[in-house]
Amino acid sequence: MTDSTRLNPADEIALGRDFMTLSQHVLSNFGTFSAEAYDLSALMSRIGLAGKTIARHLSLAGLLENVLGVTGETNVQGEAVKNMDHYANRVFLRAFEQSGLVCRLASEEMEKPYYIPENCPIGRYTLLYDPIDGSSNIDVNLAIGSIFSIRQQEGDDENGEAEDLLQSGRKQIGAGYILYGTSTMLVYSLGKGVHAFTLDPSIGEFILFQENIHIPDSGSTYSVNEGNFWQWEESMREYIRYIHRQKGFSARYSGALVADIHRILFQGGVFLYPGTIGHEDGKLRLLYESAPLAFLIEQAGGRASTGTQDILDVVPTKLHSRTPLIIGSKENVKVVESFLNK
Ligand code: AHM
Ligand code: MG
Repeated sequence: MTDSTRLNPADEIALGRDFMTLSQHVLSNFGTFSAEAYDLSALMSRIGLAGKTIARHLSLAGLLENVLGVTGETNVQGEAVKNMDHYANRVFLRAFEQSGLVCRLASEEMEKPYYIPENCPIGRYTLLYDPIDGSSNIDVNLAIGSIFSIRQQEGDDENGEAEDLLQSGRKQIGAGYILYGTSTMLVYSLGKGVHAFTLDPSIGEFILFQENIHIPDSGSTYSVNEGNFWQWEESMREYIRYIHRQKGFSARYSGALVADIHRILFQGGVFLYPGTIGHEDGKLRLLYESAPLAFLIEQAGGRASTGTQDILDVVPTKLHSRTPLIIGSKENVKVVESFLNK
C-alpha cells in the first residue's frame, strides 16, 4: 500500500516552493499571528496585486491603446505624465479602496495625499509610492519598477498638508519595490531582513525566490548618469576619475533606479544620483524613492547616504522633497563619502 499523504521528493519540493507565497511569507517572517502581522500580510498582498495588474498591462504595451505615450499633462514635479504613470497610480489607489488597511496614499503623481475616508477609522497605515520608476524606459520596452514605503498613520492631518509625513525614513515600518523586468519580482522588508519573490503568472502568485538577502560588502559596479559629469561638484568628478583608474569596475546605468538597485543588491556596487548645478538636491524624491530603497539596502547590510548624512536621517521639508542619493555596498559608499567630504 502507498502512503496517500506522501509525494515523490521532487514533487514535494515543488509543492513546498509554490506555497511560500508573499502573504504566507509575511506571516512566517513575523513569527506571530498577531493582528499587526495579519494586517501587514494583507497589505503586502494588495501591493502584490497592484504589481500583478501593472505587469499584465505592461505585457500588452504596443497591443492596447493608451499604454505607451504621454497623457499631455504635467505632474507636480513638472514632468510630462506618461499613460503608464497615470494608470499605475490609479491601480495602487484602487487596490487599497475598500481594503480597510490604508487610510491615505501619497505618490509621485499626486500633489497631495489621497484619502480613503471609509478606511480611516480602522486603516492604521499610510502608503507612499512611486507607481512607475524609470518612466523614460516605458516606450522602449526596458525594465521599470514601482517603489513603496509603509508608515504608521499618525494624527488626523486635518488640513491635508501631510505635515506628519515630514519625518525621517526611520519612521518607515516597511518598504520595497516591484521590478518589471524579464520576470516580475517583488522585494520587501518589514524590518526583519530583505526577501525577494518572483511572479509565477501561471498561478498568479509571487513565490519566494530568496530570503534574508545580504548585499556584498563591496562590488565592482558603479551606476550613475555620467552625462551629468560637468554639472557635478568637482569632488564628485574626482571620485569618477578615481573609479576610471581602478581595474575591474563596470558602469551599468539603466535609467530605472529599481533595476539598477536590484543588480547592486544581489551583486554589490554603488548607485549615485548626486546634486547638479541648479539642482543641488539631485532628482530623486526622498519619501517614496530614496528613503524606501535606503530602508531596504540597510536591512540587507548596505548603506545609503546623501554624501554627508544617512538618507534615513534626512527630514524632508515637503512631501516631494528631493535629496542626493549614494546607495549600495557599504565599502563603496564609504569611498564616495571620503571624496565628497575631503
Ligand atoms: P521617474 O520616477 O520619473 O522615472 O524618475 C526617476 C528615475 C530613476 O529611476 C532613474 O535612476 C533616474 O530617474 C534617471 O534620471 P536621468 O535620466 O536624469 O539619469
Ligand atoms: Mg521615480
